[in-house]
Amino acid sequence: MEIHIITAFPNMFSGILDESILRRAVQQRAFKVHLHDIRHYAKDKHQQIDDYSYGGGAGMIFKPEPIFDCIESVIKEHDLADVPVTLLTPAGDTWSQPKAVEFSLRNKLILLCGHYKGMDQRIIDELVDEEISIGDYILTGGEIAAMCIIDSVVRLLPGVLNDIDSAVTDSFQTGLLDHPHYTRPEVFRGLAAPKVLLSGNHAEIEKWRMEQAVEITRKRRPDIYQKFIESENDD
Ligand code: 6GU
Repeated sequence: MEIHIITAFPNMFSGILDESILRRAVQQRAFKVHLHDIRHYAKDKHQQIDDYSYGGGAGMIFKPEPIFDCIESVIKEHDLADVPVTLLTPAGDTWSQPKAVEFSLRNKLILLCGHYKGMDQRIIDELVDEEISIGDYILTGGEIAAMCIIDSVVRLLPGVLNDIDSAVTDSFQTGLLDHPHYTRPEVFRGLAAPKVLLSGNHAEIEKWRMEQAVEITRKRRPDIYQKFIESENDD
């Protein structure tokens, strides 16, 4: 997968790409990130990419020219004419596991990171195909949201997780929150791991895990629980 990020803060991405599973995925060429710095496309000598909002009000707005130039030249250079441009903004549709699955099936992504108070609407009207938010709170910019999206998408790509079952049994992927997990030692500070998990009886273990997952989901996320019950009744 080829991921193009349009951002005024490309250095923010080094951390997540240089560590752990994502670093290995880059090394395995499961995906490649191309960082495109909006500031490189600023024309004036101050390299200005933002300006005051017409009509007044607090906060700076991304100017259209640098972003148009940046996106148009990136599309041309990298042959991305058919690739949707995804804007990260708190006003977007909420990110979710089904969306992560959908994105993981695309070969190329273009992620445009919003910043400051927002961007000139003409950018959105002319260049943006879809808008994504990662939840109901405000971040200083779209970069951290882009990282969440990259992380949740890339881990679904073939070969990135060692254990394919691990992704298949994820919370949300199964329609339920995850059940509790235990590892050695069997008793820690007087607290014993549930006996059933040490029983070797896989049917009993599965039954216990399912019951736990259903109960945790019912208590914490009645919305997800309701959908789960409805889908069970459909089957
Ligand atoms: Cl995508 N951007 C910003 N700035 N804030 C957010 C967000 C995105 N998603 C949730 N909050």
